[in-house]
Parts: sequence; structure tokens; C-alpha cells
Amino acid sequence: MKIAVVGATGLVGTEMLKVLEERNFPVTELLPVASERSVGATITFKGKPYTVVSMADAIAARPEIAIFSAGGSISKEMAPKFAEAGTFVVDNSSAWRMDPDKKLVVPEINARELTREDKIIANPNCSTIQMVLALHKLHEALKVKRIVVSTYQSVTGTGKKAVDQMMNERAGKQGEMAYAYPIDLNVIPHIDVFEENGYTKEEMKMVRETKKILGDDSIQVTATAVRIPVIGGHSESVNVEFEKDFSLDEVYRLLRETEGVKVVDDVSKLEYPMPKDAHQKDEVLVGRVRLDETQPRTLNMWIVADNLRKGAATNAVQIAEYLVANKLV
Ligand code: 2RA
Repeated sequence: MKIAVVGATGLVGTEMLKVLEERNFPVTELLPVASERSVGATITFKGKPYTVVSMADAIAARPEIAIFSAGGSISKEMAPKFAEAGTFVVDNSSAWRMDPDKKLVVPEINARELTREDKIIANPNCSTIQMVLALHKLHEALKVKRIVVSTYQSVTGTGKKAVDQMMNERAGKQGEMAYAYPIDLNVIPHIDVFEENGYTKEEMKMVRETKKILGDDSIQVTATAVRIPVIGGHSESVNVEFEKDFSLDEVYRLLRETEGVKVVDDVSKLEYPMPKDAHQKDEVLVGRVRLDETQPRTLNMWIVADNLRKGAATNAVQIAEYLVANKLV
């Protein structure tokens, strides 16, 4: 399989290469693509050096699959060019997610909807992926009515500049700012741009993408997205109301049956999910599962995942794996 990784030198792109390597994806030829200033640079994949190529050269090479993590505007412009050349594009930006003609895929939930015609496939937002993966089996069995979610998001979700800002602040050094405010020893209730309704785009992604992935417009979602001085993963406090009655035993059984989810929930041993444990892992960790004692048929839970892995690179590579395994490519 000839594979292009577009945005190969960024935080997500680097993770994509790592995941392709770890999962032994059948790469026969790798085309790492990055911005003009990185063309000619070398990256290492499976112990071998590869030269970063330009977008034009990658399109001309007609790879079977291109995994994109290069931002929305580049994806809007370049993904159709790859698609026209016959390449399947798995895109990690928000450019195509809410396009009604494009599938928004978390493989464990809805990859079976993919066909040979889906040349541009959208990878959902990191904070949405971990939440819907934890909830989809519960939704199937108990029908989710309403979700109230607050996120605690890692600086890695913003990119390298944000990690540098936090580390510089920690070391007392001056440097470029990724955020409007200091992030170390702080919490910023603002991720992505503000929309007209006063919510941020990150919050509205969770509202819109959840409905699309779970294929149910009736699910109500309200979100508050917050950046915290952490690397390793995004955490989410999720309050979820169901239509049907349930027992906690049934909830644990459904969570344990959910592929890609790991239940970490034994408060007697102080076991609960934390970003430091999710770091570099592909599973979505779920814990602190409790009945909401203020209203019926409602749960509180705590969901943690490495936003660069299942929230981005791993999910994208799993989509590519599905295409290969099902002979769509
Ligand atoms: C963030 N959701 O964490 C973004 C990354 N896609 O900022």
C-alpha cells in the first residue's frame, strides 16, 4: 500500500507515523508530506529514512491512501485533488466533518457505512471520539437523551507551539504564545473560536458530531470545553440521561463489552482514569461511573483518552485499516 501522510512533521502526523509502524500497517511506499519549508527534510519510519515531499509530488505519485493532519484550509483545497487522483483521504481536520456527503467515522461505531465511493472520509474531533466511543453501546441499549459534558483538554490538542508555551512558562523562559493567556498553573475555558451563540467551535463540534456519528439528531448535547496544563490526554466529565431504566451492573457490562473501552473504576483502590495513564495508549478509559442522584435514568462518568492517539492518529489509521481489510481500496 502506497501511503501519504500529509502534515507528517506535526504532533499528530508524527503520531500517525508511529501508529502505522506499531500496527504494522502494510506500507510498501511512504510519502511524508509537509509544508514547503520542510520539503527535503528527513523523517524515520521503521528505522529507514524518508525524504519529505511536496503536496504536488505526493498527488502525482497517486497513493492508495492519504492520511491528512494539516489543518482545515489545506484539507479543503488539497483533499479533493488527492481524491480526483483516486486516493482515499482520511482527514483529521474539521473541513469535511459536517459535510452531509462525507462520512464521519469512528470505526468501532460506523465504519461499516463506508463504500468505495467515500474518497474523503472525516476523522472526528478528539473530544468527540472518546465520548461517543464510551457511549455508543449504552446508546444502543438505553438510548441517550441528553449529555452534559465538560472537558479538561491537553495542550497537545493545540499543537507543538502550545506544548512549548507550557514548558517555557514552567521553566520561566520567554517564548511564543499559543494561547491568549498563560496556560501553566492556569485553566482556559476557551478552545477554538467563539461562535455567535457564545459557545466555542470545540463545544459545538461535540454537539454536532455526536449526533452525526451516532446517527441520531434527537440526542441533546451541551458542552463546556476547557484547556488545562496537561499533556497525555483529554479528560471529560459526562452527565448522561437515558430514556430507558438501567442498573449500574448493566452499564458496567455494556462498557466492558465496548471495543476500545477499558473500565478503570475501583475507588476502593483509588483506581480511576487519568491522562498520565492514557498517554500513548489507544484505549478510551472510563471510570467514576455513578448514578446521578438528582434525577432518574442518569449517570455521571469520567472519560479519558490520549487525544493524539484514539482522538486522532489511531482512529485515522483504524479507518485506513478498515478500507484495506474490507478491500475497499
Ligand atoms: C483540541 N480538539 O484539543 C482540538 C484538537 N483537534 O484543541
